Amino acid sequence: MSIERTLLLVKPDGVARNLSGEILARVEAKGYTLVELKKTAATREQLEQHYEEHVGKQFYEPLVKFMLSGPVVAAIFEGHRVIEGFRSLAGTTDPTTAAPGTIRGDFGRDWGLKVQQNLVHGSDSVESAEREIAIWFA
Ligand code: DAT
Ligand code: MG
Repeated sequence: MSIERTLLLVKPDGVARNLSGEILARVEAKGYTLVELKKTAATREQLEQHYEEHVGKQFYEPLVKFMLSGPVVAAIFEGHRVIEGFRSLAGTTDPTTAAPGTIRGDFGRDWGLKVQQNLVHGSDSVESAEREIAIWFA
């Protein structure tokens, strides 16, 4: 049994709304272990790597611009099945319909913009987590 790691980002909307602590507290309260933490300004190069799967989609450029609009908080959390567990805590991508009780469901809404601002990013697989951790914690 290997202990998983996931890359969590509090996106610029979450940082601007002073929700970083609330979000990290939920992940810690769930029982996962904080391994690394920093507040940082993303670079376009980092974001192009981080979101490479979305290149060419309608929301890609708005997404990169949004992620450059202010600082993010990057964290590595660790624990058995943490990747799946954090995605569950975060809720589904569209904040309008994300379940109440989730981060996106409790704090997110649609602002009528070209990209959904949904407060957090979480890796979606072991491979993504390894790739993303290398981008944000080189
Ligand atoms: P997730 O962050 O839930 O893994 P994703 O990887 O599919 O979602 O997309 C990355 C981000 O891009 C997502 O958090 C919000 C935005 N996004 C995704 N699909 C979108 C869409 N159809 N319209 C607007 N923004 C979208
Ligand atoms: Mg994703």
